Amino acid sequence: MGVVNVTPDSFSDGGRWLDPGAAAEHGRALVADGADLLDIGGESTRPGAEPVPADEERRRVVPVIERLAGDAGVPVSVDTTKADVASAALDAGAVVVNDVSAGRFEPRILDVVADAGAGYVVMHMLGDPRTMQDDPRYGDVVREVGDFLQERLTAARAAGIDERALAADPGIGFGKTVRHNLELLARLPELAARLDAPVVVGTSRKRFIGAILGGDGVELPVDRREEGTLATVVHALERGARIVRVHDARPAAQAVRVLEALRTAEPAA
Ligand code: HH2
Repeated sequence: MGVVNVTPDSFSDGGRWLDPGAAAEHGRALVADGADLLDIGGESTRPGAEPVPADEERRRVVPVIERLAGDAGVPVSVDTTKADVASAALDAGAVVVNDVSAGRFEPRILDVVADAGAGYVVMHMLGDPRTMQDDPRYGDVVREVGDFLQERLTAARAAGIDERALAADPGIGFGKTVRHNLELLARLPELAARLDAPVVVGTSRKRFIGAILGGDGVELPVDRREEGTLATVVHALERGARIVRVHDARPAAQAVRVLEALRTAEPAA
């Protein structure tokens, strides 16, 4: 899943693809690099981000989706928590809604997705982006994130979303310390085994990678986290993730192809 952020303030690429033509061109470049799905977002969810009004978010994403849907050669998803934005995006040709609130912010989004027969990604986040990094705590992070995702998948099914249209994401960096993120990734097989849905993982360029690779309390900057990201991509794909959400599609797509070649070379059990 290649990321196209049509925002002024996203943590890794804010402001780069604000023009719809430039954003669409970036989407096509991600596909040329091997992305199988494009995720278009008009609101940053980085820690501390302020919400964007629905009208503004729609104004950002719809022209980009119109340019890419049906033309980019891959399905398009919209990264939104808002029912009206999801509706406009689906009308414009998106076929998946990637909802980092898992329907908690605007429950009506579940009906919008169900009515359109679209795909739906539920993600775990502790609270909301403004406060999620204020001292996040869990008893057992894997169990609690798994409980939450199961509950939200059940809510999505109850709203009429097709079983085969669902995917679940532990929400790396969304109300989690470095330790929580590492534990979720290390115990991904346990989480994946619990969920009756394909698992999505989004680690791309996130802060925990900068923290691991930095030194003396200084994080490695966002633009130098690609190699660390690739390690997490390979790790996640080897441990049950079916979709990885990345800003740079080429290394991830090449890793997928090499992993597939290795899998077919494995002796049968
Ligand atoms: N991460 C971000 C946004 N959306 N969706 C899913 N399903 N999983 C994720 O891990 C995820 C997500 C944050 O990354 P980005 O979109 O690059 O940043 P920003 O929120 O600042 O736009």
